[in-house]
Amino acid sequence: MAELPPGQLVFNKPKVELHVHLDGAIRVQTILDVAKKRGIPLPGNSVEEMTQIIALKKPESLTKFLGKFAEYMHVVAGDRQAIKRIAYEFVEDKSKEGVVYVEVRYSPHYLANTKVDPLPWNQKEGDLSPDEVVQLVNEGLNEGQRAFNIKARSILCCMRHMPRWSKEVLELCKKYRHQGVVGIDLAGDESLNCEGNPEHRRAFEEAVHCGIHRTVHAGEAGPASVVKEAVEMLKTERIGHGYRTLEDQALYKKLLAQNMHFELCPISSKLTGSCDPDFTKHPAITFMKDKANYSLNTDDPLILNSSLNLDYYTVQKYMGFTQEEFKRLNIISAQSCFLPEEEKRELLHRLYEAYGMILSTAF
Ligand code: PRH
Ligand code: ZN
Repeated sequence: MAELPPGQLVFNKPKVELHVHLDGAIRVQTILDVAKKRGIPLPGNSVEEMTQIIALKKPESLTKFLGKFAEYMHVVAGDRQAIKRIAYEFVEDKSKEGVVYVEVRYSPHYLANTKVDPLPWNQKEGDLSPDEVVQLVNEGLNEGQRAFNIKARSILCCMRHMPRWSKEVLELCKKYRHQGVVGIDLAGDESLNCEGNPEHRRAFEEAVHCGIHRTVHAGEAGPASVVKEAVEMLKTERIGHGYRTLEDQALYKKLLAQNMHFELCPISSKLTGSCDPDFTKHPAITFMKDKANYSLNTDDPLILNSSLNLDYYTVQKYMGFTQEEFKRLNIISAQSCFLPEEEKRELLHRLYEAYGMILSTAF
């Protein structure tokens, strides 16, 4: 993103972020450090050069966007120290953005280098399993939480093009549900729908059965029918993006009535070519005017060269979002998060207090 936000936070109050990918939110300096340590050559030598290489500058397709991960994922995947470090630094970065609760997502398989078939990113086979990746991310997030006084939980991603990983993703969600993993997601290229993939369906059915929370990337680049499928077949509780739901007004009205949560990522939606590049025509305006249940999120700040503040700045400047709407959307984001009820109440209390909305002490 070319345009710089003002020096201060547009909404300088506690925020909740529900849709951000750990592997799309790595510091460029960390990629450089880890590459140096491991002796992996990179096409750039400085933060500026690598940012130029990794960051998208103009609207592309979702497929091209997803291809950007291949520029650097081989550097961090399979490296224990790096994985813990990116999780820790992620929490620090979020705390600086004023986030008090974040749900961060990633594919354990993408960061592993053993017991993964096929091995992603052309790496050499090693001994880091998806299970150990989850443990390392948990450690990094936990240390970050203690250091920066924010709450961080994680969501494990199934990948649309890799249905054979989904069963293990679900098993990892079950195994680590009391150690910070709060949900399951389905990410990746939406042009591959789930009908041919019973593994995704089975993983999500099992998630319902076990009480694992569910979100699905749908209606980003794919049509409204993918959103419908996510709701009806995968029984999702939240929609990742969901812009194209608006193309099926009957479905949109139904989801509004059901209070379905949409995880909107404005800057991401422009650079993935999912929405009109003119922000004044963005679907977020409709969600806002309809008082829909949605959150504002970065998605992949590394690849977008963006920040949460830039997303807030963008919707304020081009879409007419007000401070009142920022408060409202953060409260409904907290209500739609995957924390247990008691912790959700505490989070809501923290927001109400910070927003000056506590009317009595009888909360
Ligand atoms: N849409 C779909 N998939 C995405 C997005 C976008 O919101 N951002 C990241 N991802 C995929 C990337 O392949 C990433 O490696 C993976 O999700 C796990 O974080
Ligand atoms: Zn995403």
